[in-house]
Amino acid sequence: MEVDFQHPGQTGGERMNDLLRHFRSKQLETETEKVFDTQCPFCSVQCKMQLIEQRNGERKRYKVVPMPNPASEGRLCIKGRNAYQHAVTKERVKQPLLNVNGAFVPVSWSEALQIIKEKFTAIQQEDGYNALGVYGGGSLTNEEAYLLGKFARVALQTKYIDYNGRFCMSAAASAANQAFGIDRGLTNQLSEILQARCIILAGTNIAECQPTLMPYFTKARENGAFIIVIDPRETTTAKLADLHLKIKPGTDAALANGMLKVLLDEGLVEQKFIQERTNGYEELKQHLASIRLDQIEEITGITVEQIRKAAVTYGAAQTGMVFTARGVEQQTDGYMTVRNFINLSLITGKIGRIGCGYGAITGQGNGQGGREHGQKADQLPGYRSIENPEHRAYIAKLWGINEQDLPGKGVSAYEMMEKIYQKEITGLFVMGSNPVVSNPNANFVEEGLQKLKFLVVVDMFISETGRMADLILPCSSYLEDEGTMTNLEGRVILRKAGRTPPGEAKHDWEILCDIAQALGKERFFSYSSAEEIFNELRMASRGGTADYYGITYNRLTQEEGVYWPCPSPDHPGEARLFEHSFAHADGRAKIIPVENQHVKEQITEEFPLYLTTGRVLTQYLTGVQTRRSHTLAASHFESFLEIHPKTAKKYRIENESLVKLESERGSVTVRSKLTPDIREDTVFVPMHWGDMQSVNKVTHQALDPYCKMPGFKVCAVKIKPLVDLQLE
Ligand SMILES: Nc1nc2c(c(=O)[nH]1)N[C@H]1C(S)=C(S)[C@@H](COP(=O)(O)OP(=O)(O)OC[C@H]3O[C@@H](n4cnc5c(=O)[nH]c(N)nc54)[C@H](O)[C@@H]3O)O[C@H]1N2
Ligand SMILES: Nc1nc2c(c(=O)[nH]1)N[C@H]1C(S)=C(S)[C@@H](COP(=O)(O)OP(=O)(O)OC[C@H]3O[C@@H](n4cnc5c(=O)[nH]c(N)nc54)[C@H](O)[C@@H]3O)O[C@H]1N2
Ligand code: SF4
Ligand SMILES: [Mo]
Repeated sequence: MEVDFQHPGQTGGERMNDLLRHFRSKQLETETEKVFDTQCPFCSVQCKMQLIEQRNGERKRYKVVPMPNPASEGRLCIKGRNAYQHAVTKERVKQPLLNVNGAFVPVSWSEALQIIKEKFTAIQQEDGYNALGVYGGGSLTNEEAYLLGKFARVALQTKYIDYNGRFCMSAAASAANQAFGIDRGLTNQLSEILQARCIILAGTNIAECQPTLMPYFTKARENGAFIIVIDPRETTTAKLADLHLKIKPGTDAALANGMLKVLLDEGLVEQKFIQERTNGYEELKQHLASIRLDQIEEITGITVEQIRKAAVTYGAAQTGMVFTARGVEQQTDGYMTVRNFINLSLITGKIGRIGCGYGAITGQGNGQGGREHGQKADQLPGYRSIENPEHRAYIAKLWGINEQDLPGKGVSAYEMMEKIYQKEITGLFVMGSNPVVSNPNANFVEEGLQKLKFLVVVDMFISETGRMADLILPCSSYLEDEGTMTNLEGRVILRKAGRTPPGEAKHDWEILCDIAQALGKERFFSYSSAEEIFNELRMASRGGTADYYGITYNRLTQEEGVYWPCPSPDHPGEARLFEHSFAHADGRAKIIPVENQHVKEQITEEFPLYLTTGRVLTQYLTGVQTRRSHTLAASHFESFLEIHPKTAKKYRIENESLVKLESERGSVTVRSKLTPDIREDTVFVPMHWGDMQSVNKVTHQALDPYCKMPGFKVCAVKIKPLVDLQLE
C-alpha cells in the first residue's frame, strides 16, 4: 500500500503523525508471525518440525525449523523442509467441485451433500448396498482411517472397502502376522540399529525413502556393523554397503533359501532358540536339503561365494537385524519372500533381544496405523478380523448395531478395480489416494473408473483420479488436520495442527460425519473433535492385537509418543517385541519352507528386459503433493528410465533421449538415464508421474495369492528410441 503524503489542508505535524503511524503499523505487520507445531506429511519416519509463517501485508514468508524427536533425532530431509509449499499453494481445492459436462463448477457443501445423498441412494436401490466401494489411504490419521472403516460398514453398509496400503504393506503385514502373530513394522526401536553387528537391507532404499534414518546405519557401520544390501541397482543405500548383492529382480525368495542353506551347513543356527521359541524348523531343514547353491546362483545372478559371505557374516555376528521393503515385498510372491527373510532371523535366534530383530520399513506417513484400524477389506479396528464372530460382536456392540448388519469381508484394492470394470461396483468414494496412477495395469483401471455411475474424490488437489470424478470434496492438509499417526517403529504420535483450512475445505473426519448425516446415520457419527474419535478408537482397539487403549491425547502431549501395544493408561508401551514370547497362542514363532521360484512374468524375445519400479528422493508417490512444491518439482520435473550403458547401446538409446517403454498392457514415454549402477537385464522407472509418464500403464496386474499385493517390482518390457534415427 502506498501512503499519500499530499493530503490537501494538512499541517506539517499532522503529516508527520500520519507517517509515523504508517511505519509503526508496517513494522507490526512484518512482525506478525505464527508458529505451527507439526510433522512431515510424507514418509513413515514422521519427523517433527515447526513452520513459522511471517506476514508482511499480503506477502507471507515461511521458515521451517526441525524439531527434536526420537525417530529422526531432529533431522529433516528435503521433502520435509519443503512440505509446506504444497499446503500453502493457491492450487488447493477450496470448495466442493461438481463435474458439469467435463468442467468443474464450484457448489456449496449443502448442494454437494444433497447430490451424494441422491446418487448413493439411487445406486443402493438399483445395484444393491455392495455396489458402493470405499477406497482409503495410508496418509489419513488413525482417527480418519478408523472412521472410514466405520463409514463404509455403518453409513454405507457395504463390504467393499480397501486402501492404498494394500500396495504397500500387505506382504510384510501378512508375513509378520503369520510368523509372529502380530504385525508391527519394526520389532525394535530405531536406536537399537546402532547395536546390530550385521544388517541386511533387502529391497529397501533408505537413503532416498527414509533419508533421516541413514545416520542410524552409518553410525552402526562406524560401530563395526557389516551391511549387506540386496537390490538390482546400486542405490545410494547400496553405496554404503560392505556387500551389495545385485540381484535379478523377483528372485529374493531363492536368495534367502541359499543363505538359509549355508547357515544350516555351517552350523550357524541357534538350536536352543529354535527348540524353545519356534515351530516348523524340521520342515525347513528337509526343504533345504533339496536346495543347491549353484541353482540359486543361476536363479538370482548372485555368486555362491557372495551368498556364502552374506550368510556366514550374518550368522556369525553376535547381533543382527534384517529389514525388508517394497523391493522384495511388491512381488507376486512377496508374502512368501518376507517369510523367508524372517526365517533368517528365527533360525539364528536374532530377534527379541537388543540389536536383534526384523523390520518391514513402513512406507506412508501413517502406513502403520492405517493398516490397523479397519480400512482393510477383512479387518475391524485394533487389527480384529471381520470374519471372527467374537470380534464382530465386540465391534457391533461398540458401534451400536446388530452383528448381522455388519458386512463381511470385501476384496483387495486392485480387485475392487476389477469389480468396477465389471460394473459390479458402480459408485466409488476415494479418500486419500490417486488410484488411477498408483494401481498396476493403469489403462484398465482408467477404463473401469470411466464406467462408474458416480465417483467422489476427497483431496486437497485435483489429482489424476480427481479429474475423472463427478464430485471433488476439498479436505484439509497436514498443517490443518490434528490427529494421531503411528510411525514405522509402531510409536503413536500426536500431530498438532494449528492452521485454518483454506476456503471451505474440511477435515476428512468432518466430511465423513456430514455425509453420514445426509444419509440419516448421524447418530453413529456425531463427533466434535479428532480426540473424541480417538477415544472411541481406543475402546474399539481394546483387547485387540493393536491395542491403543492406554494411549490418550494427554499422554501423547506429555510423552514423545507411545508404542503399541499399550493396554492400559499406566502401561509404558512395548518398544521391543518378542523378548519372552511371540504373539501366537503357544507363544512360538512359525518357520516355514519357501519355494525358490513362483510364477512371474518372464522375459521373452519380444519383451526381453525386466522392468522394476520405485522412488526418488524428492518426489512422493504419485507426485500430487510434491509436484505442487516448486522446490521439489524443480529438482525432478519429469520421469526417467535408468538403463545400463551396454543395454542402451544395444537398443540405440542415447543418454537423455526419449524412450518408448512397452509391455503387453501399455506404453509410456520417458527420458533415458544411462548408468552402470543397474543390472544389464533390467530397467528402472520411478512411479511418481501420471498420464503419458505413468509407469503403471506398463506394470502387470498379477497379485500375490496370499495378500493380494501386485507385482510392481517386475514385469517384461521392450524399449526403443522414440525417434529412431537409424530407421528414418
Ligand atoms: N522419496 C520418497 N520416499 C518415500 C516414498 C516416496 O514416494 N518417495 N514413499 C514412501 C512409501 S509409501 C514407501 S512404500 C516407501 C518405499 O520404500 P522402498 O521400498 O525403499 O522404495 P522403492 O524405491 O519402491 O524400492 C526399494 C528398492 O527396491 C529395489 N528393487 C526392485 N526390485 C527388486 C527386487 O526384485 N529385489 C530386491 N531385493 N530389490 C528390488 C529398487 O531398485 C529400489 O531401490 O518409501 C516411502 N518413502
Ligand atoms: N509401479 C509402482 N506403483 C506403485 C508403487 C511402486 O513402487 N511402483 N508403490 C505403491 C505404494 S507403496 C503406494 S503407498 C501407493 C500410493 O499411491 P496413492 O495412494 O495413489 O498415493 P498418493 O500419491 O499419496 O495419493 C494420495 C492422494 O491423496 C491426497 N492426500 C494426501 N493426504 C491426504 C489426506 O490427509 N486426506 C485426503 N483426503 N487426501 C489426501 C494427495 O493429494 C493425493 O492426491 O502406490 C503404489 N503404486
Ligand atoms: S519425508 Fe520422511 S524422512 Fe523426510 S522429513 Fe518427511 S518424514 Fe522425515
Ligand atoms: Mo507405500
